[in-house]
Amino acid sequence: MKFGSVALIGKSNVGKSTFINQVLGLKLSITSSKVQTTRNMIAGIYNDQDSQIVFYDTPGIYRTLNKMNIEMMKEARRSLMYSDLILYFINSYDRINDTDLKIIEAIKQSETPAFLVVNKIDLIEDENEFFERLDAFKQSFDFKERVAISALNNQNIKEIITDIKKYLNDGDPIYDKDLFTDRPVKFIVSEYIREKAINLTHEEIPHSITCVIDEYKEEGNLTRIIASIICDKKSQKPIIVGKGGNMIKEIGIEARRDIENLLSTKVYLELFVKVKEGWRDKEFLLKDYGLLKEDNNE
Ligand SMILES: Nc1nc2c(ncn2[C@@H]2O[C@H](COP(=O)(O)OP(=O)(O)OP(=O)(O)O)[C@@H](O)[C@H]2O)c(=O)[nH]1
Ligand SMILES: [Mg+2]
Repeated sequence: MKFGSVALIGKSNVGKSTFINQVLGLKLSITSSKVQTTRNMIAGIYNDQDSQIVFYDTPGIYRTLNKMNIEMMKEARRSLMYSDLILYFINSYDRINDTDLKIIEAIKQSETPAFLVVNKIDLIEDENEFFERLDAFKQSFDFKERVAISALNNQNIKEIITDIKKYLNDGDPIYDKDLFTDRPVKFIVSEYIREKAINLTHEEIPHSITCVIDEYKEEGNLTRIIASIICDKKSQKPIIVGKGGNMIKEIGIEARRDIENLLSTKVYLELFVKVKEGWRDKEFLLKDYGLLKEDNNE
């Protein structure tokens, strides 16, 4: 048996979460076309006949604007310490820039073997230009393997798993085979709600919200959930609620569909919108919302 952990690292929006979901064959980590979707490190546990691989999805590297973003970047760096292998994700249309060079420097310092994973190959338009852009990445670091994939279209995913196994040690699984994450189900539920809110809102709102579960009760074949979407300005609340409550209703309908799929029960979901001015810069609130580690002394 092979056992090991693999960190997914890269800029925001390169498809790290889409990849982990495709590998697991279920929706663990939320995704969106907007930047900075993932905020916590999330372990996805992959099992097959001869291996158990723990993939760590991480927040994409992006500008740090507030305390929350700083914590997100620390979380990404932390994953490098936990892993036996790093998958460094880029988009097929990316030209190397300063952020890439900074991430590559962190990979070098970690002394962990790394693959270059070029995602979204379904979007390649001009092959010559693609290879020219890729050359700069190839020259930046001695990547053990370079793999071109489409996480969205499930292209080369099996192949990358085979390649990953070559770099893992022999060892016994440490997680139960039924477990697919280290996160509690309540966390996934709150993330599903946040995903719908991200996808249905615009401009600064997707980045200004978080979601907390206020009540979670399993009653036979029904799960009763009360949750709050927290925003950081008074002016955002009416937008999230929407005209005649339309927006919050839509978020609820879409989230409920995904939660029912995950739990295989009927779901009763009640949503509230609350304002906590400037929550992303307030340590006690970040701790409350699980976005700051209690033992954070970095
Ligand atoms: N065309 C195409 N789109 C993709 C592919 N993989 C991911 N996407 C899209 O890219 C966007 C970003 O995907 P995510 O998985 O959220 O990206 P991420 O790297 O986790 O982003 P952060 O959490 O912000 O760091 C989403 O709209 C995905 O649907 C792909 O292979 N092809
Ligand atoms: Mg993500």
